[in-house]
Amino acid sequence: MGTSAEPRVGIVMGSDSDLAVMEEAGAVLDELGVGYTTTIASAHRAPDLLRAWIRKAETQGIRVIIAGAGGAAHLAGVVASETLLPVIGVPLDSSALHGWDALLATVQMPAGVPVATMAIGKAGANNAGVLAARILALQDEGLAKRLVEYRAKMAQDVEKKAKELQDRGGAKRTPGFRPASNPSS
Ligand code: RP5
Repeated sequence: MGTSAEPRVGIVMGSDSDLAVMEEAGAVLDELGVGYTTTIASAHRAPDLLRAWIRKAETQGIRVIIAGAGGAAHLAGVVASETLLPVIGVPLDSSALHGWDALLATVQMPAGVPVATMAIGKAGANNAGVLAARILALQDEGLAKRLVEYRAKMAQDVEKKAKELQDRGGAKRTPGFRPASNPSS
């Protein structure tokens, strides 16, 4: 995961243990041709480093920040309190509570300090990338076109899978499987 075209999205995560999931955000930005920069800067363990990264991001043309963290995930909220750039939060499953803690910590922001909170884990990281691209596409026609193509490809992929399933003869029931009888009938 690295920097591609001129970075317009800043991706920050609380630990290197978050990288495998947060790479998903970078992958979709790569696919859409959006430049990004990535760092690790914990709100709890390295607040000064985080603040310095935000200041640098603001002066270097970053337009959207994606922040992913697990556990008591205050990263996205702290970023949103430090900058006026839009912040997209990705709660991660990295504790005994499987991401519920991170989801609540990320989403329950006080009025006036918004964090656009995604789903827990890889789907959330992917959507963070897509949402960042959609925000940038408001002022970038080329990117808006690529997002239209991205959406069309998703539909084509589903159609292809449906056709493959049909060609295989459809979904087969497990031998011996009987649907539960409707208790009200
Ligand atoms: C959070 O604590 C990080 O975002 C990570 O998800 C979690 C665990 O971090 P490590 O102990 O693996 O560094 O701050």
